[in-house]
Order: sequence, then C-alpha cells, then structure tokens
Amino acid sequence: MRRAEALRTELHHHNYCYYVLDNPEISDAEYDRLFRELVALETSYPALRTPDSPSQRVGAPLGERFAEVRHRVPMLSLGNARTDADVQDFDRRIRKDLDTDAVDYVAEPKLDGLAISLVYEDGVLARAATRGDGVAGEDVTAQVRTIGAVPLRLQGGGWPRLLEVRGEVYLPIAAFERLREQMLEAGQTPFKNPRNAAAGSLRQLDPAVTASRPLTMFCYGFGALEDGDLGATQQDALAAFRGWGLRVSPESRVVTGAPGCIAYHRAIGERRDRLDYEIDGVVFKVSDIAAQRRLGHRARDPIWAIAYKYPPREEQTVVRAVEFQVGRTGAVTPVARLEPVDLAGVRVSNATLHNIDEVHRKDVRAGDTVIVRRAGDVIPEVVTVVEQLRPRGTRPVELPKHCPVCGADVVRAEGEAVARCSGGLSCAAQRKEALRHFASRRAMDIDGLGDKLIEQLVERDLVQDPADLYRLGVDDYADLPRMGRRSAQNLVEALDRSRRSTLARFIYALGIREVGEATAAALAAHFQGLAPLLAAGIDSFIVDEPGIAGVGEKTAAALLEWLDAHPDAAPGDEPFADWLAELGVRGLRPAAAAQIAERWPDATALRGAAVAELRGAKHSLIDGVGPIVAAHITSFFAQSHNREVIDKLLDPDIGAITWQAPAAGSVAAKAGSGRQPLAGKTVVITGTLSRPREAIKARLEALGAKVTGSVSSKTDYLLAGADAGSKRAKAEALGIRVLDEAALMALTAGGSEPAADAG
Ligand code: 9MJ
Repeated sequence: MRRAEALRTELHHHNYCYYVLDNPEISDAEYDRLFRELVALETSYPALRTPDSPSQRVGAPLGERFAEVRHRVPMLSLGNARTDADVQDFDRRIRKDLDTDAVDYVAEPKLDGLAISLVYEDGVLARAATRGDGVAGEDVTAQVRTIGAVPLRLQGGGWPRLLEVRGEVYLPIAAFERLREQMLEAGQTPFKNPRNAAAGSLRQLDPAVTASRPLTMFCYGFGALEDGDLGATQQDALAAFRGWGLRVSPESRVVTGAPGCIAYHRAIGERRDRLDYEIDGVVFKVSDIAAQRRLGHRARDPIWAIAYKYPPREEQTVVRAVEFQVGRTGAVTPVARLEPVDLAGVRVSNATLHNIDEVHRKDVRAGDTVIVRRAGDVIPEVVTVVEQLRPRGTRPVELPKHCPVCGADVVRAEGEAVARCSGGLSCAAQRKEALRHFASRRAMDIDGLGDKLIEQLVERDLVQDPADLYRLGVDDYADLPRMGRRSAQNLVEALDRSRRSTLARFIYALGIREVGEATAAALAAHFQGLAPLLAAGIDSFIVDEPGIAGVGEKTAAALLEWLDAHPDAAPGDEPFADWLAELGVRGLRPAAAAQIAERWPDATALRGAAVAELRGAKHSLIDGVGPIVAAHITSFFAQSHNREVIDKLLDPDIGAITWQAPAAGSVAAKAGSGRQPLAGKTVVITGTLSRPREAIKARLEALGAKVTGSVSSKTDYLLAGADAGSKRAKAEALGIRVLDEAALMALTAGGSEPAADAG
C-alpha cells in the first residue's frame, strides 16, 4: 500500500520533469522500471489502483461516441485586432472603463491548437472537455489522460477544491511533420496542418491512438472555481498553475499599455518561425482579475482580452507548372512553380509536393488554383486544390521517365514513395554527393579532398565523375584558387594511395543504394573480383527455392520431425513415394509425396533437407543482400553510364585501381581456388540456425565439406543449431564433434581445425 503510493508520487514527479519541465531526472529505462513495478503491484492488488495512478493514462473502455459536457462557465473565444490601431482602441476602451491611466496586460502567444477545459476536484483530474460551441463540448477525459503534460493529480497544495483550468492542446510542428510522413507512408491522407492534427488526434474514440501522438498542452486560463482562488492577477494564476505542475507558456510576460502590447507582438512575430508550435497571433489579457470581472464579456468574447493576429500562412495562388527536381541523393521530387504570393512576410513562388503519390492524391495540375501554406521554417507546401477554379484542358502530372538533369532512367523501387534518378555517379545533380562519398574515409579515403574542393572541381566542370579525379595532375589542382602547390601535391599522393585500395572499399565507394560498408565487404568476399559481381544476375544473390507444390511450413516441419524422430526408418521394398504418403504426416498428400521422392531419392537424402527446401523460399546467399538490395545492385550495374565510370576507373591509362585479395569463403573459393579446410570432411546440419540451411550448406561445401543428411560413424562434425534433437544425441553417443555456428565462423575465418566443441 505504502509502496504503491510512493511509486505513484515518484512517477508523477518524473512525468512532470519530462513533459512539463522538459528536463528528465532519470533515464527512460529507470522510469519504465518504476512504472512496471507499480503496474505489477496494482495487478496483484487491484484495490491499490487509484484513478489518478500513472498507470491509468490509457485503459478506459472504448466509447461509441463522445458524451456531451456542459461547461460550468462558458468557454469564450477572443476578439481580434489586426492593426496597431485596433490594439490602441482596445487599450483606450479598457482605460476608460476602468478609469485609469495605464493598464498592465499579460501577453502570450496564441496557439493554434484545440481549446480544452480540465476540471480538477480536490487536485485530481476529474474531467476534460473540448470547447465545442462554448456552452457544451465533448468529454475527452480518457484521451486527455494520455497527454503526458497533463497532470492526473496536482502537485503541492492550496488549490481550490474545484478548479477548472483552460488551455490549448497542440502538436509540436516537428511531431506534426513526422506524423504526416508516417501517414503518407501508410497510404493515409495526412492532416493538413498542426491544428487539424491535434484535433484529429484528440478526437479519437480509442485513447490508445491519442496516446501514440505526442500531444502537449499550455494552460492559460481558468473557468469555474469553488472553495479557493488563484490570487489577484492573471500572472498570479499562471504562477500558481506552474506550482501545481501544469505547463504554462514560458513566453508569457506582463506588458504595460498599447505600446507594450505592440512591442510584444513585434518581438514574438520575429521569432514566429522558430517556435516549435504554430501560433496565429498573440493574446493580451487585463492582468487584474477583479478588473476582468468588472469588465465582463460580450456574447462570445471577453471585453478584457484581445488577440492580435499575424498575417496568415495560408494563401490562395495559381500553379504555373509542376516540375521535377533532382536532389543530391538522386531523389526526384515534384515542385509546384507558383504565381508568387506573400505568406506571413515571405514571398513564396515554389512549394514542395513531396512525391508523385502526393501529387496524384491531391491531383495538383498546372493551371490549378491551390492553397499553399508555410509552417515554421519548413518548406512551403501545397495543401489542397480549389477544384471549382480548375480551368479546362488541364492534365494530370506524370512522373518523368528520364532524369531532367542527366537523362538516365528514373526508377521507383517497389513500395517506395520516392522516385530516383539512376544516373548515380554521372548525374550532375548527384555529382558532388557521389564524389564526397567516393572520397570519404571509409570509402576510397582520399585525404584532402574535402567539400570545398569538390565544389570547385564540379563547378569548374573539371570533374564529371570520380575517374576524372585521377586524370588531373598536380598542375591542374595547383591552378585552383586557395590551393597551393604543396596541397596539390599531397592530394595527388593521396589519390595515388587510394589506387591500391580493397575491393570492399571500392564497391562501397560506388555509392550503390542500400549497399553500406558491411554489405560491400560481404560482396567483395563472395565474388572475389569485380568481374563476377558485374556479371551477377538476381539469382546470384537470391535463391528462389521452388519447393514442393502443396507443402507448407507445417507439413514440411512435421515430415522432417518425423524422420528425425525415426532415424532408422526406411521404406523396405515399397516405392519411397508411397512409403512417404503412408507415414501419416498431416497434410502430406500423395501428389506431394511423389514430387518429394523425385527430388530426394531416399529417406537418408530427405533427412538432410531443410524446411525451406520443401516449402519453397527466397533466401539470400550473401549477408545483408535481400531481394531489394539485390535489385539495387543489379540495376546499378545495368546502367551503362555507371559501367562507363567503372571502366574509366579501372582503365590502366589513368593508373588502374587495384585491390588486395579478400578472405576466402567466396565464389572463387567454391570453384576450388580458395582454402578448403574442410576438404574430405563429412558434416551433418541439425537444429535451428541463424541463416537458411542452404546458405550454410553452400558455405560448408565451399570449404570442401560433404554435407549429408544423417549422423553415422562416417560423420566428422555435427553443426548443431538451437533445439537440436535426436541427431545431436546420436552424434554425442558416437563421439562425433558437435560445432555451433560460432565455431563454424571461426573455422571459415581462418582456423584449419575447429577449436572448441559446442555445448
Ligand atoms: C491560446 N489559444 O493560446 C486564450 N489562448 O483566453 C490563450 N487562448 C484565451 N489565451 C481567453 N493564450 C479565451 C481564449
């Protein structure tokens, strides 16, 4: 009981540090540990569970719709000022009504989120509701409980018995951008702006969805109060909120008179782009709460407060054209060229359309009238088309087939939103990036070839592709501005050194998509040379095991298990196929049994088969090269311009690049030229291994081993994965060495005899 309460108090505190102060005191892991301890206690003793427990943020049963909540005190909106003169009028009226010379105001940004009322009873969150029409809103208690910045229980003390706090729930711009990307990737229509995203995330009947969105909240006002008060001024109330663990805007200030208000509006306006939330203005509130009461309100808005708006960041304009840009990584991105339009002080004539799917989803066409918006520092984007204003004769936009910069094919990998230029090394748009990568430390490691130099070389058109680097001499480099003879000499020496690199580095340096260092090393080890890699088709990377028609995972496993459990069972005189069909293995039909018998002539051979061979599978022969990577590799080498660059790089005239031979365990080794430490050895494989059995079998065979299906006195080694059963027992009984995969790795890495037994 005491432990549960102590845990709750501690978790409330860390929650506050994390979400409100933005300054955690403990690691996420430590928080999780405390949280799990509390949940365990509450699960064992449900009576310990309290409604304000941190464990109760998500978990309310799903409602069918939101219940209506009538606000005890109406939730008003705000009157607007658009000019300095409007603010001066506002201040003049207030001074007149209050009969004073100077009025203090609390000034703060006006967030563009969703207004929410939080009702605390005895310091515990009892109800959360949307503003609705101001008189009644929707009960979103379960959803709001999931927001980390909303305390379920107030800190400290001294709060009114009933306290209604009001504020704005919002989604930070960065979180909004991430959410949009996720929704785009998931094929959903993304939210148009942070405000819609906040509203859409909160108004989710399933609180778990709300919980998955990083909503937060600033508290800025109050409604009903019973048995207590918040002090004499608005800033006293905000300070009290802060003390109770509620999140209050750090931008809130006290200013005096219209000049103070106007200066505040300017100052925040200058920083508007750098705030991590969307605002549409600033708010001024008479600071004295008694004065607020005297001034009262009109039908919908208080007389004592006003919003001074900023120019909108959404405008209507016309699309002149939709063009495609090629980025430094080859991404081909659609861009709308616009009739220039002013968006909150910034002249905008281009807007991103993200990708071709987006263009089609929004159906943006040249000639369309569109809404464009700009949020924070992000690139302006087209929000939607005003379809009523579409002129006749417009045509849907299509993805270009060829790169607008270099003319190479534009390709889009299956399931990817982004289309790319395949020009790679030779596309001018990608040239600098390709060179930077080629020269980088982990690639060709060309010392002294930095970004600035690459910039100069490309801009002066001295270098079209990486091979050109080797054609230039000391004189050419020394001619460049700010490049002494000494540095030029050093650079040429570095280039010379890089000629004797490794094949792995060279492959990595080519910048093939998805081919990182590890994959490049695996490719080099496997192919042993560039020629076999250039000649490789998809089936050099991926084995497409056809399998046996009608045999699925379960049947295959059941059959092999049966054989494993009956190591001596054999058909006698009967045909193997009939024997198989009559074993009583679930799902194994005679037609499939006949096919199996064609591929594996007897029970011993079949014992050596893998589930994947029976059910059919695609598997990779090289670590890290699955079907997608294999497609990138083959399409890279299929492009003639890439092959031309490679030919140039290997051309003896410029001083051929050569590399040291990599380790064994490769195609070449398999062909007989490599080490064969397992020559003459018979190996049996059993149990679950980290890689497909075929891949391991191929590896062992490359090392000279004969791989068979069952353990006998002729077996030299048993390679045993997890859950190795009868074969392992039999091997142990026969005194045969049992290896695990690590021991096998050690073997292929260089040792001639396995060093240690597994187990
Ligand atoms: C927003 N949206 O940030 C008020 N608001 O006060 C602030 N809204 C408000 N105050 C009275 N900071 C009614 C609305």
